[in-house]
This record gives sequence, C-alpha cells and structure tokens, in this order.
Amino acid sequence: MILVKLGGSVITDKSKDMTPRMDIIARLTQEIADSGQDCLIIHGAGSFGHIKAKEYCLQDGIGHPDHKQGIDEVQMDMRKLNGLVVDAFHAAGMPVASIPAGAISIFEDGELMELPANIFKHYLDIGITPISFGDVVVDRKKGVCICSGDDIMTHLAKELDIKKCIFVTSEEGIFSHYPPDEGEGPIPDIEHGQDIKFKSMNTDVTGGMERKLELIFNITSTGCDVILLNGLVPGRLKDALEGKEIIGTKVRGG
Ligand code: IP8
Repeated sequence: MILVKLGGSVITDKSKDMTPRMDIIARLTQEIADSGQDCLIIHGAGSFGHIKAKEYCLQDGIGHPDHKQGIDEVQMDMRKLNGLVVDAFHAAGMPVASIPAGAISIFEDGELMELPANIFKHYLDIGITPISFGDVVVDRKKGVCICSGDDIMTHLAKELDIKKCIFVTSEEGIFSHYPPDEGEGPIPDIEHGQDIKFKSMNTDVTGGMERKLELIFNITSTGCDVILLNGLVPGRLKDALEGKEIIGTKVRGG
C-alpha cells in the first residue's frame, strides 16, 4: 500500500487566498487512478489553510479573541478544498472516503495522541480509497491546534503496513545546497539517518530542509521508503507509483 501526500503548494496557489490549481488537481488524481495502485491519500492546505490559521494563531490554541470564527472558517475552507480533491477523484473514476482529521483525532500540546488508523484500514479493505487532510483539531491542552498532513502521514506510516510514501511537492527533490546550480539535479538517494550537510546563505532554508529530512527519517524508521517528487511535472507521480525510476529524491527505509 502506498501513502501519498498531495502538498498544498502543488494543489493550490499558496500566494493567493483560497486559490485551487484545478488543472493540477485533475491531473494528479487521474495519475493516481491510472496507476491502479492501492493508495491512501493525504493532502495539505496551501492557501486554504495556512493564511487564516496564522491570522487566528490557531497553532497556539484559543488565545485569539476571534478564535471561534477562526476555527469555523479554517475547518470550512479545508472541507471546500477537500471537496474539490474528492470531486477530481470521482471524475477520474475512483471511489474515495473523506476522513477529516478534525473529526477523529486528539492532540495534546500540539502532539498527535489519537487518530484511529483502523478506520483507514477498513475503507481500504472494502476497496475505497481513504482521503484525509491537514485540519484544525482538538487539543486537550491548548483547546485546538493545527494537524498537518505530515502529522497524518507519519502516524499512518507507523500504524499501517505501508511500503512506500510519496510526497508530491512543487520541488524537484532534496538538494544539498540552495539555490542549486544551473541544471543540477536533486540528491537521488539518501539512506535512512544519513548525515546530509545542507548549505545555503539563508539559514531558514537550511533549517527547513533539516526539518523536512527529520520528518522523512521519522517515516523511514518504520522501514518504508519515502520519495519526494515534483508534482508539477506531468507523469512523475504515476511513474513513481508504478515503481519506475524518476527524477526526485528517494530516502530508503531503515
Ligand atoms: O499543509 C496544514 O496542513 P499542511 C493544515 O499539510 C492547516 O501543513 C489547516 C493549516
């Protein structure tokens, strides 16, 4: 079984509030359908979640004076984006079951405590592709917090028998230095736990890459391989799902 995350930077225009990239959503969902692989789908928020989540400080809980409105709006916006992704799967001929993290998970001080993987497993067993997404979720300490699609990916990779995780991003893969040289490709293979020394003039970029790799190593520690690829390039997701060699970064399970 393959766990796929459709990143928010691919399926939305992150710079414009609530702007989906309908053509890309349609193509990626079709590629998943055409691959014929058993998948479990997670998607990110992009401009349907991050802008307002930040505005209402929802990662910090319920301290904002208008937090009730913020929770309501961000949850509603995420369900709108999810509806668009679900519609695209239907158009591609794939039956899916939407499972919002906000309805089934419990966090404590920003850490995921409960998210019943058996619900996902059950849908898979009856031949329906489960689809979840980053959401506003209940937090026993803070009131609410943000559950990212990455939190769901990591949790399900640990709980279910996942062979491969694919992060569909707007980047070619992981590079060791930023910006990459003209014509340079991403690091094709990384071993679980390998020490990659990132170089960039911008410490945000270095820190961001280190965090991304830390998240990936958390997943590869379960033994499953992780692939990071550019979903803006047609066919790359389908090729990766079918086990073909692609341009991107593969991190081997440890
Ligand atoms: O885009 C964030 O999910 P992500 C979810 O996977 C919200 O990080 C609601 C901002």
